[in-house]
Amino acid sequence: MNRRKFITKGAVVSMAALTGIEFVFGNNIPFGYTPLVFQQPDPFTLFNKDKRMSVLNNKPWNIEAKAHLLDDQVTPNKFMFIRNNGIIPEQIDTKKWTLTIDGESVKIPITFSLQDLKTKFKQYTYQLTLECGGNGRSEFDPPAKGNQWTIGAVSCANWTGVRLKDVLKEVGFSDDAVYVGYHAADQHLSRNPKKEPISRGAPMAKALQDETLLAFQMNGEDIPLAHGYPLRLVAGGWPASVSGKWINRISVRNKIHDGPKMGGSSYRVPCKSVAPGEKVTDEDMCIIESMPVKSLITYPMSGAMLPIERSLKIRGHAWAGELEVHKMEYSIDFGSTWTTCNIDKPVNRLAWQHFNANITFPKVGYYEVWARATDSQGNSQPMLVPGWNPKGYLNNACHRIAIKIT
Ligand SMILES: Nc1nc2c(c(=O)[nH]1)N[C@H]1C(S)=C(S)[C@@H](COP(=O)(O)O)O[C@H]1N2
Ligand SMILES: [Mo]
Repeated sequence: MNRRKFITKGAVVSMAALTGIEFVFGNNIPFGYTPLVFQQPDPFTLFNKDKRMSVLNNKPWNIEAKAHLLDDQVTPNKFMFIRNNGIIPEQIDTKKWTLTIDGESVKIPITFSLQDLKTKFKQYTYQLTLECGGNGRSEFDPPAKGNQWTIGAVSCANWTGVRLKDVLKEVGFSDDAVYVGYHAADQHLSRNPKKEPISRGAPMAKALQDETLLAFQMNGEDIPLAHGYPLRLVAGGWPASVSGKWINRISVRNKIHDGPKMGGSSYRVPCKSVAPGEKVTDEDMCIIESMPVKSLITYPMSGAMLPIERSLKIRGHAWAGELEVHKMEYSIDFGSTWTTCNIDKPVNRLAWQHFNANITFPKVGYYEVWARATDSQGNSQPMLVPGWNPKGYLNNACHRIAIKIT
């Protein structure tokens, strides 16, 4: 007998309990079918993202841009990558949201409401570059586990908030303060409330910079939920994992913060370079601080075609962690010779800089345009994938686009 399988009575009852309504004809639901009410909505609608963004993972949500989608000088929400380690918090009540400053180096912890933060401290707006430490991971060989980011895990938005340093000074901290560590409201994938998905931070020197913000606005509006509503730490130029989303506590530590994803191979690279695939012990791993110099050609899109009599206008952005980009060049001969591009000054420290150039091609055929930035200390982007590391961080190889001249 050929019988279709249907879900059990028990499953129908528990579904009804989950949704709060009866599943009429529930016994007819075929085995293996997920009722629409339990299906995840598409992430583009859910997070207001452009449909051309690439979804790398849905548990947790990880979504990246493509180079040509990052053409805006200030990244709008629809093109901003999402990197989550856990489950996005739900049902946020901003009236009840608080931020507590505590830790070994704080005598009397203080708890602020959002209203306190917004009214007691001066507000600042900066454009801040946030790049995931793992951006470019997909190119490492041997491959590194984790989200296979290509080039789209970077953004530069306008962030508005109060300076972390103003809040820390109001609370007061002792001379033995070494590091700040954030704690946030997202849930661990196991849904175990005792486990935090991620709790990272920064040394005091970074925490006390003018541009390190406790932000409540992105691009002039409330921060979108996926990006840390209602309160996020923003520490531009460092791996974006330092910029805790949905934060409700900051601990001023008398030692290097030891929350989840501070140790082992998380956001750490070998202190001295190693051979690809080599095992590295914990003691030989160092925490990533400032991100390396990097750039992206955001116009035209790779694969563009152009008649020989026209010149090609290229443009894009370049950034260099804590440093400034001092030189931008392009090559159309696979890196043999380089020509200088125009590059703007950053609008503020830690904002990406815009470059452009006008390129003419000698004859009809296939070309690649390679872009290379150099920072204020003379470090240039490598032409190929740089130092291998166990988790595939810090790939700042030159970006390249294909061009056909007809
Ligand atoms: N609370 C919390 N903060 C977090 C994360 C997270 O999973 N939970 N991910 C971090 C990582 S690894 C990155 S790259 C950035 C991504 O920020 P975005 O999703 O706003 O682009 O957020 C960081 N802050
Ligand atoms: Mo990240």
